[in-house]
Amino acid sequence: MADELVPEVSSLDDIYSSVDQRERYAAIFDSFASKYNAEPEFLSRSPGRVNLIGEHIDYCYFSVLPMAIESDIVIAVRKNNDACLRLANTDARFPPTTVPLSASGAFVVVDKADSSWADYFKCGHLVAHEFLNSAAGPAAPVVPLGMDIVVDGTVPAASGLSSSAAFICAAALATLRVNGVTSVSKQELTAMAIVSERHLGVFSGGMDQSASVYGKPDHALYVQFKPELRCTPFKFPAAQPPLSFVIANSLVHANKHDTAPTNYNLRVVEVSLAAEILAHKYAVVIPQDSGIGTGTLRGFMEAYFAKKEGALPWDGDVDEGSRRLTEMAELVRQTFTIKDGYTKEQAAAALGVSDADLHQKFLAKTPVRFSKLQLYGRALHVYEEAGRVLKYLTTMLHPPSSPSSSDSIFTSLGSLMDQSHASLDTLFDSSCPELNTLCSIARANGSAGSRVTGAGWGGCTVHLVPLDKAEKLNAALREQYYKVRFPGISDEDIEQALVVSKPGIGSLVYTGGRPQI
Ligand code: NG1
Repeated sequence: MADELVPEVSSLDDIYSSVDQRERYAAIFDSFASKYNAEPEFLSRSPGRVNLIGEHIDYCYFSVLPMAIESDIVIAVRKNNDACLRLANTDARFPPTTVPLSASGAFVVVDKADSSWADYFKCGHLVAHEFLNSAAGPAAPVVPLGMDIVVDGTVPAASGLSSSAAFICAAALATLRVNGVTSVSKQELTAMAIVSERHLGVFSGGMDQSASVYGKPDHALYVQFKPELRCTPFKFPAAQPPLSFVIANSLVHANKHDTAPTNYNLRVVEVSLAAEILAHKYAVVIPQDSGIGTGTLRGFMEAYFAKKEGALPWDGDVDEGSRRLTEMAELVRQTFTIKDGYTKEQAAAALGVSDADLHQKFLAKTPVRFSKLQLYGRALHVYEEAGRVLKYLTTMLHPPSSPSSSDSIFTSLGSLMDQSHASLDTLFDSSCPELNTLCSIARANGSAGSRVTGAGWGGCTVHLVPLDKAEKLNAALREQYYKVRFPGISDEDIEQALVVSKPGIGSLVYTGGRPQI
C-alpha cells in the first residue's frame, strides 16, 4: 500500500460536509483559552466508524467493510514546559486530570484497575512514545514533552461506533506532532493505534483504527489485514432510489472493557482455540500471530490449503476466497461435534494437550469467565461472515443489473446484513434484546437489511434503506423503540440516538486556527 501521509488541513470545509462545525471549534478554542490562557497550537482529530458488514472477524484477520463517519474526537493541544499531560474535556462528565511525565523518558502508565476517560489518551501517548523511541534508535529514550490538552467528542461513548479508536488515533497523532513528528504515514499511525487498546486489556482487531485513519468522504473501505494491511476505498453504486444507511443507537451502554472477560476477550480466546483445534485435527502448523499470541482461523485456512492443494495464501481474490471459506465452514461443522459448548477438559482433549497446558496457552493470557467454551458457533460465524463480506463487496462493485424486486441491490445487500445479524445473535451471542427489537422494527418499516454494528451487547445498529424510506424508518424507530423503551425521552436525545452521518475523512491535523463565525 502506498505510504500516504496523514493530512494537515487549514479549513473546516476540508473536514466536514454535513454539519457546520465552526461554532463547535470556536467553543473548543474558548475552552482551551479559559483553561490554559493561551490558544492551542493545532488540533488533531480522528473519526468514529460504522461497520457495514464483517463483525468480529478482524481479529481473525478476515476483511471487513466499515466507513468512517463525520462524528469524531477533536484534541486541541499546546506544548508545556511542566513535564506533564494536563487533560481536560469539554464534557463535564469527564473531570480534568494531570499525568506526570518522567524525566527519564519512562512511558505513562495505564492503570487497568483504576480506569478513567484519560486512559485512552494515555494509550495513544504510550504507542506514540514507543514510535518516537524506535525512530530515535540508539539516542532513545526520548523524553516526551509536556502537553496542555482539551478533548471534545461527538462519537457517543460505548455505542459500537468506535469512540475509543478515534480517541486513541487522535491522541497518538497529537503526541507525535508535539514531539516534532510533523509527517506520519497512515500506515504507521494505524499500526501503532491497533496495538494500543491492549494496554487497556482489550485484544481488539484492526478494523476501527484502519477506518478512522483511512476514512474517505463518500466512500466505504474494504479493509484487508493479510497479506498486509490494505484499505481500499469504494463508492456506493448508483441506485434508484439511492442507498442510505440509518444508524440507530440502542442506548444500551456497551462497555467493552468491563465486560471483556465474558464478552469481547472471551470471543478472542474461543476463536483462537477453535483455530488451534482445527490445526491439530488436520495436522498443520499455524503462525502464532493472534493478539493473544496463538493461531487464528485465517492462519488455519492458509495452512490447510497449503497442505491439501499446495496453494499459496489467499491473496484476496473473491471467488477463491469464497471457495475456501465455504470449505472451512464445512470443516467446522464436522470438527466441532459438541454443538452446545466444550468444557475445559473436552477442549483440552480435542487439542491433544493437558488441562494445564490449555489453561496456560489460552486462559491465562487475559481473564475470562465461561461455563462452556462455544467453539462451534464462534468459528462457524467467523468463516461464514468472512464469506458474506466478499458477497457484499461483489454486490457493491457489480450491482445486479435488474432492479426487479427479487434481485435488486437492496435485496442482495439487505439479506446479507440480516444473515449477519442472525449469526451474531445466535452463533456469536453478541446481540441483545434491544438490538434485536431495533432491527425488527426497522425491517417492518422499510429497512432492506438490519444488523448490529461494532462489538455489540448494546451500542448501535445499522440499517440499509432506500433514501425515500429513511424518514419513515426514523419515525418508526422514534415511536416504537425510543418512546416505548425510554418513556419521557426528549426529542433531542432521540435525534442524537439516530446518528446521521455521511462517510467522512480520516485522521488529520487541523492548523487553521480559531474559525470566524
Ligand atoms: P467497537 O464496536 O468499537 O467496540 C470492536 C473492536 C473491533 C472489532 C469489533 C467487532 C476495538 C477497539 N474494536 O469494535 O476491532 O473487533 O468490535 O467487529 O476493540
